[in-house]
Amino acid sequence: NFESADDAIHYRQSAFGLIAYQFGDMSAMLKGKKEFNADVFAQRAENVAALAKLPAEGFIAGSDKGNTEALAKIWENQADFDSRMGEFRENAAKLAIAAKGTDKDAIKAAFMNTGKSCKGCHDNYKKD
Ligand code: ASC
Repeated sequence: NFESADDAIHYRQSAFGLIAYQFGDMSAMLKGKKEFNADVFAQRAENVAALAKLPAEGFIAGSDKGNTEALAKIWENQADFDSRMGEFRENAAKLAIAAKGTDKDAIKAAFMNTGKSCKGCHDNYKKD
């Protein structure tokens, strides 16, 4: 368990940072900013699917104070927040499956859905 709110904040931010790096690289490949490498993309998607399981644990009660962009609304709308986190994990898992295949349109669609999960939560629960 976390020893302080700061520890919990650091934990979830670390996970989000790793997710953002994977996501940024996949985005660059899909946008043609770098060459699409199916193996690298699939590995990154796997990484996101695994990492997506981590941040929820770091949103402990009282951790809206400190070095965080998380809004107190999270803890006032816990069921919605948990459900969005769950959708994110599901979308990331689907992306990892799509990325093992060769259907680029399916990969793109799964990537967009996962990105919508990111954005949906940020729009509602992250400081601007
Ligand atoms: C990213 C990133 C986000 C999401 C979001 C998706 O690469 O850092 O927060 O994608 O922009 O809409």
